[in-house]
Amino acid sequence: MTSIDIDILKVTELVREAGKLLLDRPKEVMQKGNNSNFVTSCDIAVEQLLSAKLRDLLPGSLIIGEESEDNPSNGELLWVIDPIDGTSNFIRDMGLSVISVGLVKDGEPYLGVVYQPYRDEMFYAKTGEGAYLNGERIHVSDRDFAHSHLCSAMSLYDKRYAPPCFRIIDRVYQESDDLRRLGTAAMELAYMACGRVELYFEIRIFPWDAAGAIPIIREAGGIVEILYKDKFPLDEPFAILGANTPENFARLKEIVTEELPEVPYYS
Ligand code: LIP
Repeated sequence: MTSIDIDILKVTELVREAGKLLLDRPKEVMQKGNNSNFVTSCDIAVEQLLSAKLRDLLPGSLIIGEESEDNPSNGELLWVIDPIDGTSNFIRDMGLSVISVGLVKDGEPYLGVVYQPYRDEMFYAKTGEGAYLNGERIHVSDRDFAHSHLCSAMSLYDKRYAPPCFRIIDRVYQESDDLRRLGTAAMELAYMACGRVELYFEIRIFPWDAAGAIPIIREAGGIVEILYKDKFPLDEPFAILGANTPENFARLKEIVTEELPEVPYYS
């Protein structure tokens, strides 16, 4: 992948500025889809702020945002924004939400920033230049499967697909150390990059949940794959898995593909 001339620290500055909105702003909550799906006035404010400033930073780039009306998917350079990943945690004042920004270049996540404002933790990576947390290089852990923690979810926004998730979680749980469900995919994926968790599986997430964290995991030495897809999907949900080591990834993939020989909602 050819590199592009963009200072990732400028992206982190913008994301940190947007992070102040999560800490300060009053929360007006609106229902979005099913019972579990919400958007707040803060999601919209963060996305508006980032969309405008990221476009200025990289002239000619396009935006895909979780709360956007129109989602272009055919640009050469696309910012993929989740203004608040962990909206339900945000509404419930759990202090477990992040802003995620990915830059997709020629169809693949190229640069990523995931910011947890409550702990002031800025995760970031640009392809070929390493992964960082608050300026320090990060790396996945070397724990084996038996000592791993899995992060996962159960298709929150379409619960028809929950049963295979529970089967996969049960099987991984029997062989590993423990399980976490933190309610924000982007943060859980960033936690894998810095060695806090080792395994990740989610049956149905959206491009904005993962675009920021994928380059961070890869640059931190981890493995992440979109199940049964060759390219990063920009306009549809997908199943994703990831792990710290090739051995752990292989075992997780074995369990996932046995329980999920196909993804039921893929067309
Ligand atoms: C969601 C997370 C949830 C995860 C979903 C999605 P949202 O993000 O809260 O934990 O399972 O795939 O990432 O809707 O809060 O931005």
